Amino acid sequence: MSDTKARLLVARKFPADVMARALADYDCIVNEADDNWTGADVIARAGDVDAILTSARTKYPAEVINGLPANVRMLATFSVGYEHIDLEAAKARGLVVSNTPDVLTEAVADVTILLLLAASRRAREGFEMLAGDKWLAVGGWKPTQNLGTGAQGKVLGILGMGRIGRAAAVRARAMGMEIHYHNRSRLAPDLEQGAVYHDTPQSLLKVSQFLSIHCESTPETHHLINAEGIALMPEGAIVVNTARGDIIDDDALIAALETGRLAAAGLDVFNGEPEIDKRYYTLKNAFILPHIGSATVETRNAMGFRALDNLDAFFKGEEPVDRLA
Ligand code: 8YV
Repeated sequence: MSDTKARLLVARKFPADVMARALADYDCIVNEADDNWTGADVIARAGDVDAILTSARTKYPAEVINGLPANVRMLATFSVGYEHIDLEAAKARGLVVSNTPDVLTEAVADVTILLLLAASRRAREGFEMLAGDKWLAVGGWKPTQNLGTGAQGKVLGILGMGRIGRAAAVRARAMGMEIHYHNRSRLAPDLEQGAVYHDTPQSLLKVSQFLSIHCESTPETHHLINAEGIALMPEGAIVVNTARGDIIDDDALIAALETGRLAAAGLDVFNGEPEIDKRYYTLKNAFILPHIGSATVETRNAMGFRALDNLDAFFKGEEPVDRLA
């Protein structure tokens, strides 16, 4: 780093160790309130900075990118997902963009299994049964109480076999599941590890007793899991989503959960989060979490350090390792 520190707009309060490094290496303007800045909020504060460290909560469509003052030369997002940034607009404006892949793979794969088991073993109903002595009232344990679906020997369909999909597959294989997947392109055998490739999402849905979503949010994957897709799935299948909410059509999923066409869903991400479809609040076979896939101390620190590594490289005149634009 040069003697004069670059100026950085820090759009959230990131974990303490990340903030300490940012404050040591950059002249920072920090979002002390840690609220969700809009694009306009960022533009209003970016008049004097060289770069922005953002979360995925702020959206950067073309009008925001083009509204950023010319002094802003880099945008580093504290996320692997980058659907909140218009990369074409960034390229056209000469704004360098980076993300934080790799470092959250294992944490998100862990939450995938948490959701898969919680949904299939009816953890929400079990948990709620204990409150207010309801379990006591029904006489406690029964041979047929709260029976779920076993994972052993079942087909897990993985939609999007990138880093996180493959890490989820490793865990599911250890549980005795048979892995099938769809991906834009077929993986090499060393990455496939015996998983069965399907060249269309529809072909995968037909065999998926469990389905775990790991693809990116793009116009092509928007509402990919809709009424037609669900109709292809085996009766009583289970859907898990740790990727992005908009890949699922909530109306279709909720209808299938209400009728039992799908046995359960485990969801960490939602359309329009944090203002999610309120029907999920009371749907007993939906096990829901507030987007905690990457929420471990180790992972959030690693994400912050990775974002700062990219910024450091840029200001040293090097290529940021995770450059997207
Ligand atoms: C983050 C994520 O929690 O990295 C991603 O793409 O979805 C999560 O790990 C969130 O996006 C924070 O910016």
